[in-house]
Amino acid sequence: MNSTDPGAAEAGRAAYYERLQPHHLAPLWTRLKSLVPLQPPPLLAAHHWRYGDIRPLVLESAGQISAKEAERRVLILENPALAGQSQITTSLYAGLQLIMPGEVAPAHRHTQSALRFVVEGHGAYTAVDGEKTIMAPGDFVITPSWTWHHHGHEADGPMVWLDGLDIPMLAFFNAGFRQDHEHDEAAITRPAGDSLARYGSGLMPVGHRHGTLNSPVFNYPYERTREALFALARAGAPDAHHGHLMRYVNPVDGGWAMPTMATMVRLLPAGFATQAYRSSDAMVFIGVEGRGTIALGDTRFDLAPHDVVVVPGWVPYTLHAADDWVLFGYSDRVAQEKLGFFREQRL
Ligand code: GTQ
Repeated sequence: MNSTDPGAAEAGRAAYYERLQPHHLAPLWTRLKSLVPLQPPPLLAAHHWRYGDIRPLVLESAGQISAKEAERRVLILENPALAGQSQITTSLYAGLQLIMPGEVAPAHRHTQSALRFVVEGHGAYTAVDGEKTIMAPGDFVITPSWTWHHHGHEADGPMVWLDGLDIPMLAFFNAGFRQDHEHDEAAITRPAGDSLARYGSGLMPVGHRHGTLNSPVFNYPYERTREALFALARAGAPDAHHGHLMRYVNPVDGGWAMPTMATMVRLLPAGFATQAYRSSDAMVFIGVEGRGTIALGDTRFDLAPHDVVVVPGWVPYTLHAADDWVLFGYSDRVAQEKLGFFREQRL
């Protein structure tokens, strides 16, 4: 059917495409370049949530609903380019969870994994798989897939933490399962601090056999993290693109602490500015202490402690520390690495 009239050829194709539709067929050649793009298209917005602006709204939620009724009293941080989709990136979720003294967020489990990064308050605990851990600001806490967990608060004042979950990733696979516990609080079977003593002190029980998908350490206390970061800064120069960047590690196999979410923390000494860097994982950052700037193109985000910023993947960014600046971050890098397509570029 080699028509020499381009108009007739076009009409012939259009008619052909229409005849494909009832058979649920589609021509690849009209879509190939968007299906297999030269580089990731800009699906995400870069965005800055100032904790000072949103904190009153987070605290106000306590007057709107109890932790028990809400099950999890959380304000979701939605990427402005993905409004209504409960996503901060195409693969990850973020939210700020509030618990008040005397409350319990009831026990459940789900196939989605969660990380907690503690923002403010003291004395609240999370219980994971039979062990409680009291949380303090800057602590990084893991809730592995399909482990029973509940949260409670037996001290004073509001407690807020950042929740990071792989909810969109599980939704992509359509592999989400949940189960509610018959009691608000799941049984506590081990003393607080047990995991850290067994696995988080450079020691491990001899003969220990453990699946290595998640670290057996489920609270990485900020006290220790901070000590390590500042010791590194005293010992040598920061990496030109990253500063003193560390990842949370699974002590069993040396891999990332969690299978779907990569978690990292860095210290940038006061005045230090990084060279531009980009990677194929979108990053969620939260300021821990000190102030600094994240710059992407013409956009500059001046971060105060507890501010959250999302940086889309493959967009070059620089970091500039005003003070000694500690920054926590998480992304889907670990999943991209395992699946073999993670990319990064130092510019
Ligand atoms: O703490 O279990 O932000 O199940 C979203 C879903 C927190 C949790 C969230 C959850 C949780």
